[in-house]
Amino acid sequence: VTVKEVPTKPYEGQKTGTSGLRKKTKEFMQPNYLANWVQSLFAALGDEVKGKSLGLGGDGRYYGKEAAQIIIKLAAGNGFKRVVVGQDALMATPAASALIRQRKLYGGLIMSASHNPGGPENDFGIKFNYSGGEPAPERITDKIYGETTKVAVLNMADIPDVDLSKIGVTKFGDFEVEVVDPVADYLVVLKEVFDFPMLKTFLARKDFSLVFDAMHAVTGPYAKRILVEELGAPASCVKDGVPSPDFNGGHPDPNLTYAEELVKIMWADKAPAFGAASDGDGDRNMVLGDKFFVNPSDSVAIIAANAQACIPYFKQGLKGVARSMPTSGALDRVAADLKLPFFETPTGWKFFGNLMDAGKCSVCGEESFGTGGDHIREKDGIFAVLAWLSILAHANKGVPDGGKLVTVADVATKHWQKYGRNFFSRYDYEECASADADKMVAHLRDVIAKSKKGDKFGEFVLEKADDFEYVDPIDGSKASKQGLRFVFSDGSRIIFRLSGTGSSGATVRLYIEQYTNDPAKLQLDAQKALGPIIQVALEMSQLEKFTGRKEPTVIT
Ligand code: VG1
Ligand code: CO
Repeated sequence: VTVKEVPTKPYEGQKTGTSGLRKKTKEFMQPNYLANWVQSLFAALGDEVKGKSLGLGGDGRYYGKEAAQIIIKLAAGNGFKRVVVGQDALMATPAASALIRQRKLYGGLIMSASHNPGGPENDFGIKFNYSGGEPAPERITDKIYGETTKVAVLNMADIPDVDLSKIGVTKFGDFEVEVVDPVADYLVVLKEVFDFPMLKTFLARKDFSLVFDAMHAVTGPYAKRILVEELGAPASCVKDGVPSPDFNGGHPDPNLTYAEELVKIMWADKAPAFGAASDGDGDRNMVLGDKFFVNPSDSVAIIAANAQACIPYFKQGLKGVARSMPTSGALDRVAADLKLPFFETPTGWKFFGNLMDAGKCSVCGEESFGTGGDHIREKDGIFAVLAWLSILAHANKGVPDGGKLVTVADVATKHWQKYGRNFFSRYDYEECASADADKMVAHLRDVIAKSKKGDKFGEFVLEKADDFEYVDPIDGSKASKQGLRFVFSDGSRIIFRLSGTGSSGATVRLYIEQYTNDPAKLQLDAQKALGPIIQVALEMSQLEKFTGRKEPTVIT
């Protein structure tokens, strides 16, 4: 192919956050904005990319199709020999990870701003995943940023746009584009993990029903194929299953606030037995039972505790488990009980990959509705759904259809009875002024500096306070300033972090955790149980004074 050298000038601020580059769609649509970042990525990767194959897809949001054409031309212009792209430029994040691994691609680009709203007035994003299917580590993302500050030339192949609506191969000299079914490779992987025939039998029970809310985002086609076509669930179980460029004006974030339509269904008089929702790009999940919310920190613990017995891929037992620092300690208790290696990482999926590659982690999760296994290197919403269905199927093996179905709430309650319960809640204060949030963080650093073991905060006695730092046990790389943490003598925790996935302003996240093994308290409402410690957190941070916010925008 002929390559044109297109002159360009750097844009400021093309720095990747917790998960790729996320900005307002309009920023991305400025001339060469996306191309600059992609060119910088290829420059950061260097000669390595020559002759390699690149995966490509996205969550279907506005600008994705145009972005795909730009990326294909840049890939060809920078020496890739092949791009494997999802039909209509669609590919869920976990499916992209699976595609890279299944087809041994060099890496892949995912066009998504995940749970952030889409459309011309909202967000777009892009991120790079490496050959193991894992999000690029910080040493690469830092390098990309360095390149964005000096990019001067775009290497663009002089080829026409490719028809992404038809599956098949298009050749341009020694470069080719293969359009693939975005579900196929992922489905192959899922079938290696789960017992599909067993799940199908379970879903056929007349006393079981489920609803999956794709939130007008990318998982619609996946849920239809997997839950309906493969596992025999009725087509009506998939809610809002057609991907829309602006998610139908919604906020595709599967939590109790933004997935309110599903919440209504699950809290109705006659609710289905199981409900789940996924985010924009299909890596997050929310699991609900009939009038029951499974906290994501509990979800990963429950999946880990049951994996060996219920999921064929884990039948040899788990190699280890991991959670992000703000995620509750429910998983720690399972690890201790099963004598598993356990790791506490900073927020963001990129830190789990090394552990998995080194064979030290089989199941991991984040409090932010992220759950996954080492079958791929991204969090995986459908995996979590199938894991829960496997646990329910197993628990109901001896229960005749129409008998007393073991429910989601029963599974969670049984878990708490054995391990105790880590009450957990997260308060998000979205779109605060950045300067205000920074002042609050500075104030908290000051509190940390001045406090010592034994200090009292309300009823709570301080054990330690610090700014979380992580040294990767595999490669020794260090990540600092990963969250301000107050740990108390009874194991309760208060954590503050600023979000790294927003596209404007600052989102303050406050994470609160408190443990109980008092049988009388296990069923308490989390907000009630955590009331006193939340007050302590609000007072010590002076959050209202700094941000002007009386209430959080989202409570989990
Ligand atoms: C948030 C979550 C984090 C998650 C990240 C990406 O990051 O807290 O746990 O890994 O989003 O998820 P932050 O920096 O905003 O707190 V996704 O589904 O947006 O790729
Ligand atoms: Co996501």
